[in-house]
Amino acid sequence: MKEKNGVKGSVIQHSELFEEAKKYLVGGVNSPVRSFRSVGGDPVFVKCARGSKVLAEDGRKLIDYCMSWGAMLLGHAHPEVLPALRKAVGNGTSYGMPTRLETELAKMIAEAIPSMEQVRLTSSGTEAVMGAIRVARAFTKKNKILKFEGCYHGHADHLLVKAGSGASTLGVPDSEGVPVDFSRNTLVAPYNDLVKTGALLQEHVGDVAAIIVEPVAGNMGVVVPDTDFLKGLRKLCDEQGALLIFDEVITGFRLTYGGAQNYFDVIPDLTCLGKIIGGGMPLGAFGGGRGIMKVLAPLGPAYQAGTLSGNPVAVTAGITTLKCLARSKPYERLASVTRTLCEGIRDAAQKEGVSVQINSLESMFTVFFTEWRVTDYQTASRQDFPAFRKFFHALLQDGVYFAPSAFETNFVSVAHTKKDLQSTLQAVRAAFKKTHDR
Ligand code: KE4
Repeated sequence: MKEKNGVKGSVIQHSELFEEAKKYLVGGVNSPVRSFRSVGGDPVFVKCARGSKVLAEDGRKLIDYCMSWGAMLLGHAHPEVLPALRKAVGNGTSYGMPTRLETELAKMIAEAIPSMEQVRLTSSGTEAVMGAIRVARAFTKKNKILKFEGCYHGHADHLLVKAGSGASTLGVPDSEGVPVDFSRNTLVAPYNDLVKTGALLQEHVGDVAAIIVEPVAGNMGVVVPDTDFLKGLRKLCDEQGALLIFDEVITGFRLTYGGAQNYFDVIPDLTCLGKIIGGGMPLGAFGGGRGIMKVLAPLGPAYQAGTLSGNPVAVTAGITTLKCLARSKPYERLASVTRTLCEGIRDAAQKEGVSVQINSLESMFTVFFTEWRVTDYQTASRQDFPAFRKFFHALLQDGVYFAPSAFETNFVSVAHTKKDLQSTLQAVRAAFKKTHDR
């Protein structure tokens, strides 16, 4: 990609594009967290992207750590994914009929994540979670779902209860437009709190279909599970006859090729996937053991469907992405690059006397402006949001794009280079100086 003066076509200010967008698109965006509402200013409009960089419409090249909210683990415009997509598009884009490609992707998922013996492909993570919860309710014939405060599982009505990500970012964790009845069956416990989770289950004994959890929370910023948290949830589910659902839309194929369940050796009954498995195309999936999944139509009475579910173009991107990951096994390098980056950020903060907590695991990390450890939504909510805003814009000024929300996660991709890290840490040092200058 060429920089400012080499940019093909005109250079245009984001403010101009944002004003135009707002004439036709609600809030100028198609997903609220992109709107820069929580950090202020105009969102970055992208002209194109490649590897770890995006080329913004104002002509600036930015090192990207949002990476389409974690979808682009291989980096943007990957040299194997794009040609595969071009070929797939040449064969047609959607048939609404079965293809061998869907079987191939489902087989790859099942081989990587053996608990997903049977898979259903969808077009988004939200749909995958909706499907998994419907299967859990149909299988157990129970109604209640227990989720955790600050976790985000997509925008289905019954899950917009104390939700993270954009819902928290915009201060609507309990969205308007969701009838109280819809969320009556949604129980909420604090993340990492097995005692309160157990007590809540006890209060509703016999009526909880499932516990759904982000095995590593990424939607209140990164919050890593306490040592026995996931094992404890598994035990509680077994004791209560509830299913354990891992929402691995972020962690699936990111923490390891087999996701968080492989990483922590805690096996859920149902798993939801998205982001990485679509390689940047709209694709989600949910799945579990044959005995549970058989309640799903067309085999069983739990209905779920989708016009573009498993379409050949998205599936091709997914297959190509997973093949690259299975072959290159980039996980050790991703973890090492992220560790180096986080150590550098920590050192820079210490040098400038700025209190930060950096939560990271493998290639996910969040910089919280707080002196307290961040272990759940309450502690994540104590951060110094104005300091984050200053930090975010100072980095952006120096060509580094972090996720534009204090309740989100930054992602390192295979495409991030040592030079990217050097430039990033240089920008971080300068940003802490600015943040420190009250
Ligand atoms: P989608 O419907 O956005 O594909 O997936 C919903 C979802 C489900 N589960 C988890 C753990 C997720 O993180 C998400 C979506 N993540 C957000 C950002 N953290 C997507 C960004 C956005 O909403 O624009």
